[in-house]
Order: sequence, then C-alpha cells, then structure tokens
Amino acid sequence: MDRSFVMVKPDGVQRGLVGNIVSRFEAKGLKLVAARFENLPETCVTEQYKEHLSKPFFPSLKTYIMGGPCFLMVWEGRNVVAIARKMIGSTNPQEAAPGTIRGDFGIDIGRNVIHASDSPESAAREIAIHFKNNEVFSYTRIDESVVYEY
Ligand code: D4T
Repeated sequence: MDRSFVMVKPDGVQRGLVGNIVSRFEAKGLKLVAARFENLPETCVTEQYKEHLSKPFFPSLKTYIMGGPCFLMVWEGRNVVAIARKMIGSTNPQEAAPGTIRGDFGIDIGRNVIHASDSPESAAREIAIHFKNNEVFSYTRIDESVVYEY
C-alpha cells in the first residue's frame, strides 16, 4: 500500500485542529500507521524543506515550523499521496478550495496549517526523516474490504 507523510504545523496544533484533521483522513478511508508530537529540530526542518533553503521565505518558514510542536503522521492507502494533497488544498490558503483543510482553516501562506508529501518519492524521503521503521505500524482496518473495490 502507498504511504504519505502528513504533518499538522504548529498553528494547526495551537488552534486545536489535530482532531478534525485526523478525522477527515480516517473518514476518507485512509489508515493512520504512525503519529507523534515533536518540536522539530533544525536539522529535520532543513532536511524536510531542503529544496527551499535558498528561498527568501525560508528563514520565516523555519521560525514558524520550529515555533511549537508539530503533529507528525504517516497515512497509508491506495494512491494516498495524491489524495492527501487534494485534501489539504493549494499551498496558499486563499487559493485553496472550500472543503480542503487549507481552504477551510487558513488565510496566510506562511500559516497554512498542514503539510503533505507532494510525490511518492518525497513521501519515502520524508517518512525516513521523521520515523524509524519500528515506529510505523501494520494493522488491518476492519472496513478495508468495503472501502476498496477489489
Ligand atoms: P508544504 O511543503 O508545507 O506542504 O507546502 P507545499 O508543498 O504546499 O508548498 P511549498 O513546498 O511550495 O512550500 C513549502 C512551505 O513554505 C511556505 N511558503 C511557501 C511560504 O511561506 N511562502 C511562499 O511564498 C511559499 C511558496 C508554505 C509552505
């Protein structure tokens, strides 16, 4: 099954949105296979956002992400990477469609509530940054036989 790395950013945690966000992914039929809170160390933030290191917004992005605990998750499901990106919406919450997480909960691009991997390759890289193999769990959700068309 496919996996994606999804992270509620500090603004989402501080606004009490973790439960709502987890509920949306669970109700979609996706399976939560790893989760924990963490104050991300600088090394993880620079590794996570390495393609943005030279961008003008990187210093404020780093301060924001390190400004409080993040809620880190791995979600599993068929085509989960593309599904999660659709569920979180466009990077700029003002352009994100209503019904998406950023569209429903955000206003500024620098406070866009949530991250989700943008490709299967990014997902594998990001999961390896944040989780050890034994922190990602394997179990069966009892609704899998009705969520998927076999
Ligand atoms: P993340 O990686 O956080 O899920 O965001 P996206 O994948 O949707 O968007 P991104 O990589 O282009 O941007 C990473 C992160 O930087 C912030 N950002 C971005 C910002 O503060 N100002 C900007 O102009 C841009 C482009 C928001 C998300």
